[in-house]
Amino acid sequence: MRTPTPEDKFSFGLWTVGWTGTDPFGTSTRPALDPWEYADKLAELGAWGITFHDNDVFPFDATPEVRRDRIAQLRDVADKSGLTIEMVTTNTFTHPLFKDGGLTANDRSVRRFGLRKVLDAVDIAADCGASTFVMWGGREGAEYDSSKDLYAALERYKEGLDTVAGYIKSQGYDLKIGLEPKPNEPRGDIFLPSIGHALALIADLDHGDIVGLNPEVGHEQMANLNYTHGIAQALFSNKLFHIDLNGQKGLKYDQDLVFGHGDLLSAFFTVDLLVNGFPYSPNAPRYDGPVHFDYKPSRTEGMQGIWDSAKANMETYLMLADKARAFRADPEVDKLMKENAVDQLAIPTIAEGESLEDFRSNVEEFDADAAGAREYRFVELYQAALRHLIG
Ligand code: 3MF
Ligand code: MG
Ligand code: MG
Ligand code: MG
Repeated sequence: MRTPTPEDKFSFGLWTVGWTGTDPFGTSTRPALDPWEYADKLAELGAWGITFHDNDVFPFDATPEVRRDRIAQLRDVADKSGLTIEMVTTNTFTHPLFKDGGLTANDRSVRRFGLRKVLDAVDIAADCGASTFVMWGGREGAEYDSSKDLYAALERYKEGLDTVAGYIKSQGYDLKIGLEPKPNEPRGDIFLPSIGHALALIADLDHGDIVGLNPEVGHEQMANLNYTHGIAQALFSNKLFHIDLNGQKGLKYDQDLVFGHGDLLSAFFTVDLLVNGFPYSPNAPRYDGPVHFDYKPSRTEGMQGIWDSAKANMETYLMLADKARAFRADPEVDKLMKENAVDQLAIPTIAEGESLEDFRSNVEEFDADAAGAREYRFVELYQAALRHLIG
């Protein structure tokens, strides 16, 4: 296994390796370090970037001086160890005040506080030279349908996002917003539950041009959706701004396992899309952003386990990238792709210059029964992928 290099653009949230193991049923199983200690160690392991919530670096009630000092100290360590602070985000979920949401709380005074906190974090992001500002609205939602005017909730979500995006533009910050969909947890139902829901709201924004997505593997899988299909659609809309890679085993609580420790075949095709793009659509958008991991070292692990698991994310990604490249370069795979017309889907159904009238009247020879009898060997093609993966 080769060691990760900055060219791999691996990046980690400070809250990932920094998670001390507190869950709804138990207290911490590991001590908390200062954020720069995690950063230093991540650099040593070959990471290129780090990301954080405002309150991963300074406490909720920190004075302006403490905020400034803590951010300066982190930036200093990042500079010295050659780490890029590529993304910054806001914690609008831990403090009890956010129990009914930040941007969509029924209580207007909470919304005014929440929006100011987000704008403050935007300034931090710009100061740190981040390129993405993620917004995960974990508390934007409800347990009870009677508790929300759902139309107003979406209006307030739009108001909040447009305010943040408008502010970024007015300041001339080189920042894009990445919305992070999630179906549930911590709320019973979270607004913007999937990539598709988020894309739809972005299309309704006034400043949607700088708003895109930060989809997380586990979040889509918690909604029983296909992550690779989801990021493909985000790419289709030129909206894949950032990614949260991790592992999830089906429909359960948000597991945040190491990337590949959930659905491995799905992870293989995710990496295939990230490194190979859409092979038969050469002009399609490609993702070239950070390879960001949002996982948690399991509660059973000690300090060694933190670093074992951080390395495991990168190792898995690199192994899958090698295998995905070999898969696409395999002549047998290429033959199967072509025999099964995978390459043909890129050809427009109506020819260029062909009028709708011509299309409907110049009906070519077509044997419906023969088309119905045609066999595809999609199973063999998938098995070829499996051979590359574990053969
Ligand atoms: C929760 C998450 C979040 C987001 C983060 C923004 C705490 O399930 O995934 O992590 O990723 O808030 O990036
Ligand atoms: Mg998550
Ligand atoms: Mg998760
Ligand atoms: Mg996430």
